[in-house]
Amino acid sequence: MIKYLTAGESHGPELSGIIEGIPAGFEIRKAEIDEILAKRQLKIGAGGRMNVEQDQVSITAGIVNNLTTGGPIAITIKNRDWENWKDKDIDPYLVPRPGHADLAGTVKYNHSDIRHVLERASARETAMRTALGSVCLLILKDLNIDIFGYVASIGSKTIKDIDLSDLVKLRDSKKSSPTMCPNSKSEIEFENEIKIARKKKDTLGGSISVIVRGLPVGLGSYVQYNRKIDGRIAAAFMSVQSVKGVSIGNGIGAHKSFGTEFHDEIFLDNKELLRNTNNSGGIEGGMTTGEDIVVSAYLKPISTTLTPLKSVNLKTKEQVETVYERSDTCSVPRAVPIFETLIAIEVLECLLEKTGGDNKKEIIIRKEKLPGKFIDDFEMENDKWTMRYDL
Ligand code: EPS
Repeated sequence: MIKYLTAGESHGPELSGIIEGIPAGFEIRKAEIDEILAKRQLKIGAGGRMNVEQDQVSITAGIVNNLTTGGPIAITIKNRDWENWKDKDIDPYLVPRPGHADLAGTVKYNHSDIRHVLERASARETAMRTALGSVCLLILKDLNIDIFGYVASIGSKTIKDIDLSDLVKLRDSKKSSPTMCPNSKSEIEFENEIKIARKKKDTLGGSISVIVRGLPVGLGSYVQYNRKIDGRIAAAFMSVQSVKGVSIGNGIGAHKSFGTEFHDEIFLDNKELLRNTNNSGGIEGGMTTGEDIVVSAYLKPISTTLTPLKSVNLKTKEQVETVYERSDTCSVPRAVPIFETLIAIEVLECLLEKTGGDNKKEIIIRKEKLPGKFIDDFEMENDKWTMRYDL
């Protein structure tokens, strides 16, 4: 239902994107998208490139007078670094970096310079995905669906004591945190980990957790593999550069528990069906349960390392070491908005599948009428029946 595409090279003139399937009548302001993009440009862990870029969108279709029209939305973002690259003689890039798209991409597209691969494979592309996803995030906000992402680990350090009940409080703590971590003790540890990695001339990964709060029951479906909301979110997260793992709720580690420990028991409290735990991350059978969706993405360390790695020069055919130009030490803090906005695209799509509707008014009316988690919403029979097919 929602489709989106991005185009653009990391050091080319600009990034372009189109998103379609967005209903009409939602207020979206350029300044709000730019504010989200700015969070993807934090200085901590970043290399020199973030001193050059100052991402700002131009909205050239689909949002008129700050309102979505229902038509495809087109966005561009200028690459400021283009000024430093245009009309310049460029040294060929001949030594593939282990862990990057360099080697397989050069073979696949038969390039004579690895630069053609890295220009498009670069995580610069996530600037546009974040911009497109911001549209969905702002629409969900308008529909009282709250999305909150934070850094859950850097290197070997994992966040301590996080109480997810008050997202307003967590958002305030994260705002003042250079590492996008809403816990002050862990934030210092995270900063230290990044400093140590930089000192060691190395890179570091980590993990980001995202929470979606305020969802109706039954978004996604168990009836077909590609309609499961967990599969769709996992695919979106796995497609982000550096991601090597995705966990829904406490999914990573679940294999070590007994069933009676892992599954979130169901309680009846004043006619409402409630859970005291959320190990399933708000998703059972590929559908939302009405609890918070909780998803984590695990990012490997960036593959452009200041300390060289062994590789091969594809031109001279010699065993050599990788050549360092410029890169981030740890991209995890500034990657938080990427996951907040990508999950927004998947969740909005699943919500629209459920409500239908081409405009805000229709969607709000239909969303209000969706059955909730109340025992009186159920219309169960207690009679025996026969399973019969016309064979
Ligand atoms: C990236 C390498 C660095 C990062 C870049 C992703 O860029 P450069 O090669 O220009 O130094 O800064 O990220 C961005 C430009 C961005 O906007 O996030 C890579 O190789 O993936």
